Amino acid sequence: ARNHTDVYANLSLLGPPVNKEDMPYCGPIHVTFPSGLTLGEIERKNPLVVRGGRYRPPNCEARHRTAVIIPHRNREHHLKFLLYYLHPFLQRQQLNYGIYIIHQAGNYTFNRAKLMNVGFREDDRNTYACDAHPKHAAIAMDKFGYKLPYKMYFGGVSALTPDQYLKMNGFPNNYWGWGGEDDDIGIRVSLGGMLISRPSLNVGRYKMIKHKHDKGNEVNPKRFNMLAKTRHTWKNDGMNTVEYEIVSRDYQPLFTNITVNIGTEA
Ligand code: NGS
Repeated sequence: ARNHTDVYANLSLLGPPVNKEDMPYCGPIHVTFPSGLTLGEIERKNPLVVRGGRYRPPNCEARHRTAVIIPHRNREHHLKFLLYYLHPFLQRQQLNYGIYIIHQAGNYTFNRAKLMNVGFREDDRNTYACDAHPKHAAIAMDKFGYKLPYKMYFGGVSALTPDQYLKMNGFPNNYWGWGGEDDDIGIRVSLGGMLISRPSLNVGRYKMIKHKHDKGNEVNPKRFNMLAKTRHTWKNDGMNTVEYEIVSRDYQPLFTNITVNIGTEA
């Protein structure tokens, strides 16, 4: 068992300890998607998480304050799995953190990047942690064989300080539907005079929850044209132009939910 560095969870986080003799070395979390999981169960497993999905280490002053912003619509089932792993993971890193779900109201085409801008603006604390440069965290995803699919890939999970976020004028507001917004964000990093920072391949590992193509998130046919123009448009589209209306804000035990009307394509 000792050679199987790949598959063992930090068992102390996920359940009662196993017999010492059989105990594997701690290593990467073994991600499975348990059926019948409930939010109540996740709450019970995370007794120190308080209203709005916030946590701070009880016995020390955290070095980092982190807001995790999750663009969301109609994937309640996935959200549950994410919370199940994310809360213990962030606590193990001794972060002072909050989890914010930015929920796009209505059925109009999904817009992930604009939802991130809303999250940045509405988060009532600072997003710290990060690196000297914007960090692309999801460098090794299972669906790409735990390798980067292409050099400029900036999809999935990233981590930026407020300064870095504003230096690139946030994310674009006008990528409706699937594709391209992450590439635009990657281009903005360099237009803002920054580099992309990445963890090593054996650290930035992610397992994707498989899903069918979402209704209301059709492939965006304009994405290549838009990407070709990013260097002319980025200064006039981003945090300095984001417009939306908050529909509701509620503080659930495991997260803060912000439902927002972000409008439709111009
Ligand atoms: C690129 C997309 C990105 C996307 C990446 C991975 O082609 O938005 O594939 O896609 N860029 C454009 O379409 C311009 S994935 O394999 O995850 O479906 O993130």
